[in-house]
Amino acid sequence: MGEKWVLMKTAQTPTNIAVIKYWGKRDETLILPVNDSISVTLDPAHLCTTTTVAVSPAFQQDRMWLNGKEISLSGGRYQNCLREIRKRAREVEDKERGIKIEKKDWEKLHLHIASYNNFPTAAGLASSAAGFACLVFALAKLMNVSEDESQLSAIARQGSGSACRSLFGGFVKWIMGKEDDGSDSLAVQLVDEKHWEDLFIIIAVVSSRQKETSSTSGMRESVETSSLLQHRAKEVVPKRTIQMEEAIQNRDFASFAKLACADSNQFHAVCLDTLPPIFYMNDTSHRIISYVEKWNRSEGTPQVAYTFDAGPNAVLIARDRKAAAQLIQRLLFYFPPKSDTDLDSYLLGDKT
Ligand code: 2P0
Repeated sequence: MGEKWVLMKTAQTPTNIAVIKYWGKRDETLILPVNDSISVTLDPAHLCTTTTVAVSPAFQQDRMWLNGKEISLSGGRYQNCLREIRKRAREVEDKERGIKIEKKDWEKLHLHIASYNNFPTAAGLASSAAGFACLVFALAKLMNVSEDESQLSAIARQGSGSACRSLFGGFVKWIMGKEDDGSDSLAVQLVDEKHWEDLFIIIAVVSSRQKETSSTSGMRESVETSSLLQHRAKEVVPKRTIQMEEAIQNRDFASFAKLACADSNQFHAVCLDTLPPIFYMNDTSHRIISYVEKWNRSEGTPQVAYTFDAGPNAVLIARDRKAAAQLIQRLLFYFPPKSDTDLDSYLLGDKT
């Protein structure tokens, strides 16, 4: 191997929104959840991460830049992902450029990683899901790793739990698994992005402020103190997951909306049941819920489902284009934007 070459690969991965929520770990290091979860992956044109990974004998150490700013790779989550992917690296040959990397060389070679989010990182929208999924996928391409997406998802999971669901498009299930080593805690695609093309996802950014309680520490506190979380994980989610899978397979929006809203509300109830209680939603979030509930009831059948993650922003899933157009009109009427810089009612539209 000469010293002058650089080999690069780029990948793009969208973020995902859970409709059956992941909240609580049974193993914090391996990131093993207490229940299954189901998500929808967004269109890469909107919320996604693009990551370029490069390898060269000239690189002195592993380094990473996020949105142009260097960040530390010393954290356990990055180290676990890099270690697991390096273990699976295979021979790579670029005959045209006379480059050959043998399997054993990967242990010694260093990586440079540049990652960009195409959405405002400060907007409180989950970025770790797309970020770790993209990192693992890009490295797998660079290192000629032969594992399939599900197997790669088990590596991305060790970066951030929700990341494992971003390796696929469409609707995705993260199976919690039973093994202590996490080998069966991975994501599978339920249906691809073409299965339910009518759906429109609108994200209403209620606040761009950084959340006070991170997901990681919030779910740790819930596991330690919430008896509702135990009930949810054992009794509620197993049944709800089956019903949600059926609703998705049948494109049954009424059931889908009922289950997604109920699951979001229960996740936030678990947060309230935590000691000290965690408040992710705010008054505007509550007003959006009341408004959507009222609209759905007045139509006789749900037009829009809502779901809220570890923050106040509303993810609104409209049954079709017409409902999405009405939703945007109504949101702008009830929540008029105050100024360009005020992100109240700043809308990000996404078609799945
Ligand atoms: C989810 N959330 O299923 C749930 C719903 C937030 C609420 O996954 O500690 O950033 O990195 O595994 O994945 C956020 O948690 O937490 C999350 P870690 P992650 O999307």
